[in-house]
Amino acid sequence: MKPGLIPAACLLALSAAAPAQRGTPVVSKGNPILSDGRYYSTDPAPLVDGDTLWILAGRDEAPADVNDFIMKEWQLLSTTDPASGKWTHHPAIARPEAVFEWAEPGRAYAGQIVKGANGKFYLYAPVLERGGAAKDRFAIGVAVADTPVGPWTDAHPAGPIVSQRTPQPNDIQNIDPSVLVDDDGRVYLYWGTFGQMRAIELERDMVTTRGTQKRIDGVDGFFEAPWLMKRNGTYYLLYAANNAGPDSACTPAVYHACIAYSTATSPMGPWTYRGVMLKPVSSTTSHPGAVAFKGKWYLAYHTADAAGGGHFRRSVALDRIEWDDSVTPARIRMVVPTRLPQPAAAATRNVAGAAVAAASNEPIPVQYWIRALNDGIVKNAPLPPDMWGNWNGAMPARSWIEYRWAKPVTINGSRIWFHADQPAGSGVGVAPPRGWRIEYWDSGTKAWKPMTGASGYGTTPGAYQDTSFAPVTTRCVRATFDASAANGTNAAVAVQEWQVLAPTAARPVTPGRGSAIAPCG
Ligand code: FUB
Repeated sequence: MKPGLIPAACLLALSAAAPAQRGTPVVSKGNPILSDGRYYSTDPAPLVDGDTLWILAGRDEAPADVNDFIMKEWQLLSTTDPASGKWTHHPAIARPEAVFEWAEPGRAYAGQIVKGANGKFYLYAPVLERGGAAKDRFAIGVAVADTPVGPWTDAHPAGPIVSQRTPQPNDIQNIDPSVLVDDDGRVYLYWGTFGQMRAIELERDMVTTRGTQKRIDGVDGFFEAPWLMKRNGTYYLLYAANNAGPDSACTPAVYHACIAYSTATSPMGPWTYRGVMLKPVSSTTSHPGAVAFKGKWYLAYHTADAAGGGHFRRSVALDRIEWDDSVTPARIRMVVPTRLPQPAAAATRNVAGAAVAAASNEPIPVQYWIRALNDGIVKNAPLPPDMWGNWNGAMPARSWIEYRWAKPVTINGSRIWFHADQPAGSGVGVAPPRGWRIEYWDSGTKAWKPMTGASGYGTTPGAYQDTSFAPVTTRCVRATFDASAANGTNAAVAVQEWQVLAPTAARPVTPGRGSAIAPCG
């Protein structure tokens, strides 16, 4: 390591004492940029100024098992060469209540810093208005500073430039601003979430809204996080989309999002949907910010991939955007996410990772994600896409999940982790099953057969339930659940993880996403 460069592992202790302006050097070996879990970073918004690439980010501070956006401040990362891995971390550059007299602390959601024609920097910040009668108090304020690290002061002390009061009509959640200063000096603000995107022009002062707002169409599956940019005269609108379903090009599970994009020949549209550019990441939310820097294009986004990361402990990643200029408008190629080198996986008896999962309730309700069954992750406070389940309003008395391997495996055990939000014996919600069993596919008789000598089938939720049985060699194994029932209705069943165990440990094999493995029966 070169003198003066500090591994990310030492970041927290140093950053606490370092002024945000000067920052703390960080050496990143790959994505996420801050990866040791001491400092989460989220909702990236890149900005190029001179020879420096800045990334504005929020900061997730939720405890491990808390599903909430606990975000009190913004921070910055900067580099002059992303490929070098040498970054500077500028923590705590602004807090809502310190910048905006009218804002309350917390909820420092996705903002963006933009350089104005006057050389000053403008921070577009979604924050909660203190008091007020709005049904949703999120509002967009603008602050100004001489440098990206601040100090920031309110550029519009009269209050937010967007809220449920202005522009009217406005009953949406006013977050996720994205601002473009066009080549002719005109300024455009896009924002929105929960499927509602709005846009309005700003005066050249960067703070005063001009004309009327527009509802944005032509953005298929839009959920949130618009990012407006321009390349070779074409306007690109990147956004988080979640039109979910088994055949969706975006995401099978509605809680997750892909990054999709549309193009236009004018900054206010009309927009034409062009496709997906980033598949769902490990966090439920996905959030794009893209920029050209020293002749290359980059996508900044966030994932749950840092140590101890999660859906509410996200971390910024940066990867290259490649363009297909053989078509007009130029197409954005699918971004290939990279990660810092991972340690070799330890030997394990669990062979589920090499299987493809199937279930009796396909198409599976879009809140669940069947791939969660064998992703090796269990959580104390999971969200629905962290599990397979069959809650859909009318639950069957019996259901099953199944693993299919490309080649026969020899197995003699199982570990299953049920999820429940109702007690055993309930006929509503999600409850532990009344009973369950494991069967294997017997290719000789072409039938499902019970495991011989199975040790027991525990149903306690929130912990692994171990079952052992006599070794059997098969290509398919099935767990069949009898639903908990009461007063004539069945409860749903949900499973976070299902491990299937070989007699001895070996290096795990994964089939790769989307691998097609034939059913047995
Ligand atoms: O970080 C809070 C919210 O999550 C952002 O405003 C959204 O874009 C999503 O990333």
